[in-house]
Amino acid sequence: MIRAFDEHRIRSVRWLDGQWAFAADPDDQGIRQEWYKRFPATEDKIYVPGCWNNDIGRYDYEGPAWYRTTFYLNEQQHIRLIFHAVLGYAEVYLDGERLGDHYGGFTPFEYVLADREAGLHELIVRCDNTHTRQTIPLDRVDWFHYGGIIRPVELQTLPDVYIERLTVTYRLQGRQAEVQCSVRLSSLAKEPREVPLCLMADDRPFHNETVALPGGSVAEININQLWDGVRLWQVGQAELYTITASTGEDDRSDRIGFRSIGTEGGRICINGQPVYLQGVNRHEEHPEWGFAFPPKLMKKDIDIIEHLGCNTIRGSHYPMSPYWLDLLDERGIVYWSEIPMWGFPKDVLADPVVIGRGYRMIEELIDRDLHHPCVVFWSVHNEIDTNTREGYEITKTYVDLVRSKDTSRLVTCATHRPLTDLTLGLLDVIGLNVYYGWYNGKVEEFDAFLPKFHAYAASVGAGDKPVLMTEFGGAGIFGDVGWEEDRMFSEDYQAKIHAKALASFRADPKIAGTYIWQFADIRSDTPRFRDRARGFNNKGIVNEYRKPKQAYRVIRDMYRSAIAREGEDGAQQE
Ligand code: ADA
Repeated sequence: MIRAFDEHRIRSVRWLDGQWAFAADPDDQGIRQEWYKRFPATEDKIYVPGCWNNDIGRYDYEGPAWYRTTFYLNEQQHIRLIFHAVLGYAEVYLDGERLGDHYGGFTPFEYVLADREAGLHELIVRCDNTHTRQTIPLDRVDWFHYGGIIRPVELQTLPDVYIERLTVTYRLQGRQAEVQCSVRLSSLAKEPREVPLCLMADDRPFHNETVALPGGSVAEININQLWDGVRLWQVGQAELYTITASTGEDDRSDRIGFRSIGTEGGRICINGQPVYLQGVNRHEEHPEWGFAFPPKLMKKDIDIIEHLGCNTIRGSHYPMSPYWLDLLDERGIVYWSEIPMWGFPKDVLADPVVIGRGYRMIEELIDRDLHHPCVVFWSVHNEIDTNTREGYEITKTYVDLVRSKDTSRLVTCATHRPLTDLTLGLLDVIGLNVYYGWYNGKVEEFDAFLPKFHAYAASVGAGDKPVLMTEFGGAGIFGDVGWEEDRMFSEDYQAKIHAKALASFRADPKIAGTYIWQFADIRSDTPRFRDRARGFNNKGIVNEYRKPKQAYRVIRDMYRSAIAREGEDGAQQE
């Protein structure tokens, strides 16, 4: 299950999840020995979706590995194979034939194969989570380089004419929406075909037509309509519409929400209303599951985060499961989405391989998530050398790409070079990662830093842009409490950093919102980050099993009393 609703009611869908044969290939022999033609006899099995690094004996294995399963077709059929996420680099072989490859661990890729014979089929996947100076993320990154097929593998059977794509965009004026639907129909038949196409919103038809397709062709159908009185998706109060395209023999649904996004007076505005954002950074990671985070626990993460008083979450630092985004859509939570370009130094930012990989990741991310109303920010990177020409160039390329694909949202990035950043003018919103009280100085220094930053932003022509504190905090080892002394790694000191930092940000009218670093403790990369006690980044306000630390309760009180104050102010104005 990768979505919180049915994408297909008519099209037949199977999940190839479960036990697959598995072999790690540390010497990379597989390709040479053509393993894909006959997978080596192995007793080793692995669960898909999953990460191999949560299994005993494979704790830190990084490198190539092979997966094998079989599936049965009871008659000759057209099939669509979707890999929802395979970490790193993936190559796919079906019945000994190489179907293709994909780079980028967190976005889906697929193969449509016409007329596959009845009988048993063998599917082999080689995946490689080796990290280098050309991978995204890089070889050095402050989370763990898990490996594996982390999200479901889906097998669909397709009719001769199938719905390849359904795209819905809109322009909103008050509660009137100018809706543009585009449906791509694709024919796998040799003969011409005619199909009835019906478009529905929440099962109510709003457009019907018959489409004629020559054999083997593709048809793009565009429909524009004005919808009056649409229900608006609001923060904390979600309204969703399920849009379905159906031909009777095939169907495809997705969910949208109507809302407008903008900025005004240094604030983020949703439907024209300024919203102060209170949030956390969340990794989609769990000690037993790695990045193959189970849907049931996603709901629990959101419950805990909502209980904290949040109306926003930053998806640090990579595209998260579509199921997670569906839940955010349903709860009316604002989401910051980003690709795993983390901590890139200047020398790699000019590498065309790196630039191209990041470019494709952004394209795939936007294509996948375009419909989610929760997505408000597209972030193009985190803590790269934005104080250099190389950093500026790549940011410009990526910002232009985002704007060429989607003008309805805000483009941003998170910088750790607040006073020397060259890219601020390129962005709609500025994200700042600053660690007073932890890496630098005392937490009280935020009070002097903030005006300095605003002066710098104004001097580079970016003084009117909303500023979000995208990271701040410190580590607290779960259970290590003292007597409120300023002792690093204690829960007390961690709580103190957050209390003071949040008070400083709230007092600054130019700060539009805050994202605590971070929601839960995560496994880090210990050889490269030697100060990460237990092998974890311990800056979570809950531990890796989601047990609250003192900071959680302090932040909850502050976030919730801010909501209560805003509620009272709102009531008085009415
Ligand atoms: C950075 C980075 C985070 C994390 C954090 C920390 O700002 O963006 O991923 O590594 O620092 O804990 O130091």
